[in-house]
Amino acid sequence: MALEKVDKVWMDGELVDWDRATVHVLTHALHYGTGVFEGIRCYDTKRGPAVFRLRDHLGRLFRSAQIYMMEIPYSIDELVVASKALIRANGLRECYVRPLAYLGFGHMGLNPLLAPVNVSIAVWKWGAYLGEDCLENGSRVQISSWKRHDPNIIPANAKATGQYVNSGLAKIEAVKGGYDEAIMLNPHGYVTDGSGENVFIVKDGVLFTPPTHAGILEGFTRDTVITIARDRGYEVRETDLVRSDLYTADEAFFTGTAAEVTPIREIDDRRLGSNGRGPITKELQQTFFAVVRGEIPEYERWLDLVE
Ligand code: PPE
Repeated sequence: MALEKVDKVWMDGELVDWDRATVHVLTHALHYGTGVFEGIRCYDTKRGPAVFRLRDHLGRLFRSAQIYMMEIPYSIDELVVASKALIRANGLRECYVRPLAYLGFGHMGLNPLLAPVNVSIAVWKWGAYLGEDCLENGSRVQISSWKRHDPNIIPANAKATGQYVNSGLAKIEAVKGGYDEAIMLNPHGYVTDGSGENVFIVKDGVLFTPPTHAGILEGFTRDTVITIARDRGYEVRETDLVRSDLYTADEAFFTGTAAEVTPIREIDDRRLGSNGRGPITKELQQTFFAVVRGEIPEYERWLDLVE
């Protein structure tokens, strides 16, 4: 996705000009992947721009930092205020919000405990993650030959920058093979996530999604969709899935902050029953977009107004 410049970036407590939002080449995180981050979306609603589940995402940022023993020198409240101030400063009504805590400049060598912690927040306009066509007609997906890391190699429930080299390998293989996205299995052969999304399938009207122990990132979009689906009377089971479960699904879709709810129409060249965006996928996708745009009062608790 080619970035479109905005005015300001928040860096360690200050709003700096976009062109000056730079770091030294000896920033620890550039060399060793020592950062934790979040991806959040702000949507336009009739009450003005609202950030979706802002505090939940920032809570996960702090849990990721806890795992890697990074002391973030701000509170969640301070980062809430900073995120909203940044969105206002850039005059954006809809955007993606990317908080990042990273080990900075001053110490080289592997010991992360010696390096300073810097924090930045950037916002930019980000449209459909896999493209508009995939949102409407579904994506073509490949099961990657690259496995997701075991939790005793890299904890999947922390959102650390370095672990995304693994997703990057899967994404390269998928796009070089002509697919839109990859799904990764864990070392035991069970389904985990897409390169940057959680995965759901639908069979006989029941939704299935891999459980936390499979080595997924516990996505807030996943949680949102599970909540919406159960509220609408669907049964949702968090259970281990193998690749043939995916091949024989009636419907499948991805969830993620960037990907929102993106249908899957083909997995390893097998067309799914729905052959496009399935009916339950469509219902949940439409409900999701209504929820994030503040059109369903029942879920307004998830919206954090910018103004
Ligand atoms: N699994 C992975 C591996 C993942 O990276 C994400 C988010 C999710 C699941 C969904 O989590 P949630 O956003 O809380 O529903 N991936 C972020 C980064 C994407 C990127 O390309 O950068 C995102 O969607 O913001």
